[in-house]
Amino acid sequence: MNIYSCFDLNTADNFCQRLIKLSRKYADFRKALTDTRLHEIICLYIYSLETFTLDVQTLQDMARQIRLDDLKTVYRAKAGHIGGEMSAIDILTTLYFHTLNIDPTQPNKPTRDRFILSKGHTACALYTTLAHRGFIELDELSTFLQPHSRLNGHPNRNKVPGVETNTGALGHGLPIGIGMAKAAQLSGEGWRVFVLCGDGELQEGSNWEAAMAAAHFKLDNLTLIVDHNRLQQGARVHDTNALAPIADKFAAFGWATTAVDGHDIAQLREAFDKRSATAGQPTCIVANTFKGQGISFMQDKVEWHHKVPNKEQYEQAVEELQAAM
Ligand SMILES: Cc1ncc(C[n+]2csc(CCOP(=O)(O)OP(=O)(O)O)c2C)c(N)n1
Ligand SMILES: [Mg+2]
Repeated sequence: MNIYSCFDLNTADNFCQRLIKLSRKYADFRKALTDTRLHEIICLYIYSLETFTLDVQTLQDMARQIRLDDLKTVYRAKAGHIGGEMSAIDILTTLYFHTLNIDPTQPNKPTRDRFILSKGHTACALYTTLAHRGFIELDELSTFLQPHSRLNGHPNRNKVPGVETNTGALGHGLPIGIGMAKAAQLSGEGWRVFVLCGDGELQEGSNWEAAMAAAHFKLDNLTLIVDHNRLQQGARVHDTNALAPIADKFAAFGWATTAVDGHDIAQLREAFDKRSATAGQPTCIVANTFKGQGISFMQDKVEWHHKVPNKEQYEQAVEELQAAM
């Protein structure tokens, strides 16, 4: 159901204008509202205001809420990739609530920025972020992995608004992102392309062909973010096929590189805002993260790649995430 169907736009507009005068902070609205639909309308309205920027505290609150909803969704579905979801959620929140020029009411707008979740196994974190950003309804998260749901274990661009590319087979997001960035370059349009990949994923050779091509084509509208949680499926990256130093390798391929704390939203904001450190160079941001971030017993533990919490673990995780809010 369309989000506006319970209010006409003028009513929602007037109501939101009044609320915005009272407070420009999303977090204040959130506390004040109990009705989910009203909350969604207001979110949509706020995020569509060009002049509105969320402060770091509000982005952190949003990231905690997304972590909580991701956890609930995985627990309900009894499947998911919770470790890599928790490591990516601060990155997703910063992109979707600060950086990306996107409009949930026009998911296919030609001039939108593109984001590709190359580590597609963490689809649930993307769906949860898209739901909070207004691309899908929050209620739909309860259908994750259910028969006939469009919220599959890996994202599908033909089903879910806001998903740009089907991913899941690792090593394809960057090559596809290069095609998109080349298209923007050829058309002279200013939109940007962001790709988020895993560190284990970088063991796929296709990434390094893509890295060469991006530098060759001088794609300074392309940003690769590496979720550097140092774990892959079943093992540490270092013990499987060591990649360090990742930033130096991209630099050798002709990329501008930077490293940030991938859970520090202020650092992420600053790094994502820069179109490119050097004209003509694509950018690689190595985001140092922890798998399972935010939940003590999951953090930096290899088994939480796709383990599902039992009842006691779930309750403890909810408690920890709520205490942080
Ligand atoms: C081509 C391919 N090979 C294997 C897999 C199975 N697989 C799913 S997740 C994963 C580990 C990915 O590790 P990483 O990229 O570090 O992701 P994260 O730590 O963020 O979960 C593997 C091997 C896959 N999805 N695609
Ligand atoms: Mg990893």
